[in-house]
Amino acid sequence: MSNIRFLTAGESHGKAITGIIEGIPSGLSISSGDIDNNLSRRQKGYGRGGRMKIESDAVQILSGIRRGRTIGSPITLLIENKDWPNWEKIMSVIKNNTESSAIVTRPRPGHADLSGALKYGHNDIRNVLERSSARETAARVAVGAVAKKFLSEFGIEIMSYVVEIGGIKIQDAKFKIQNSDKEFLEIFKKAESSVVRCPDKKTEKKMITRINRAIKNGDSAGGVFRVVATGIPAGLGSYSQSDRRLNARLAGALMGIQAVKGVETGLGFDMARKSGSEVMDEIYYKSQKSEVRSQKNKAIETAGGFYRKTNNAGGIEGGISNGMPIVLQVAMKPIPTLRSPLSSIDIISKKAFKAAYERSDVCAVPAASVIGEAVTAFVIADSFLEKFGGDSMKEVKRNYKGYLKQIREF
Ligand code: EPS
Repeated sequence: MSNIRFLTAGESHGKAITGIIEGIPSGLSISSGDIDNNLSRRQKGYGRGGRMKIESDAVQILSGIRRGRTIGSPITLLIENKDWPNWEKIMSVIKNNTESSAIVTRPRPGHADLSGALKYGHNDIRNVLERSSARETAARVAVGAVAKKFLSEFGIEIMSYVVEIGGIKIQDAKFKIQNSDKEFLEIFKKAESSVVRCPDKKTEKKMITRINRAIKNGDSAGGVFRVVATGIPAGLGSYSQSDRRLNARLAGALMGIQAVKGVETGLGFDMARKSGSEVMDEIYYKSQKSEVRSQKNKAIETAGGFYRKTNNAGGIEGGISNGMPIVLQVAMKPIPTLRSPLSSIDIISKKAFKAAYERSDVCAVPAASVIGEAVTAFVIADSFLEKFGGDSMKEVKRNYKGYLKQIREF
């Protein structure tokens, strides 16, 4: 069913993190700069730890792109870990005489440490934490950057902003899910210049104070971010089988990000608390030539003359995009590595201990929002190719153009 697929590989303190994408049509113009831009956006954010001072992620493209364009072959992306020289011995592929004291036997609550050790039968938890680490998301962001570049050829933008950190919420009604494509683009611009990716200056200040409090207390902070896709045509995904539903596919991809605990589409959980009459997005129609259609709202253009005044559904009805912006909200738990220690049990001695602090991030919600964009872009690119599929950009563009005409004439 899926038209494009990817795998990532690599350990957090190994030599490199890699990703392979298959199925991107030929003829897409792309450079390493398009990918690096997203990699550096992921590394930013107030509340990151010491590791981000070491890493400055940059992609090496090993295959699938020739003279600035995709050639239809698998694309291999590699990001070196700059911290590798410090770990070369501990992470060696070849058997060596690393001291047994270097093994990790103390599982940190909230990480994959204990369940991963039980599952794979490891007595060195490093074998678990190296791969469960969110360092892996560098590869997913690189993969997502290719999907974003593909979608941009069709006027689709995937962006994000942070709406909550440690209980501090954005309040202004301007930042709601009902915004039009144009309003969202304004919000993204503001978020981009914020250290916490929050488009509202007043809330940004409070969020920074909240993170500072966590730093001072040896604690961590989670939050909520919003991923939005604009320029989306009606008709991506399907109601015909549960695994074809666009919202199910998006939720799965977003839940696959480390530390994500919940995903909402549109009003999400709030919708469950309201009456049906309050939340359905009523349907209106404007003839094609009307000013509203051509000038004000690109989303309307992609849904024929049909439009909505609200977007409580978050752009998806019956598992299919309806032409409104797709709006997803994602909850991230606080980082589980804390300076104030938590209780745990050594897996070898079975003795109780207080989890020791290692360097860690205090808040990674802004980074997670960039990762959210990447995985969303991949799912949307996949469903786009499912509908307008082709092996070259020329073919996909022809198919898309034909569909837009069909929608206009509906
Ligand atoms: C992570 C722990 C920290 C983070 C890391 C994710 O790494 P370290 O243990 O090396 O200090 O900095 O994130 C990244 C390296 C990254 O690129 O995002 C974890 O346990 O998930």
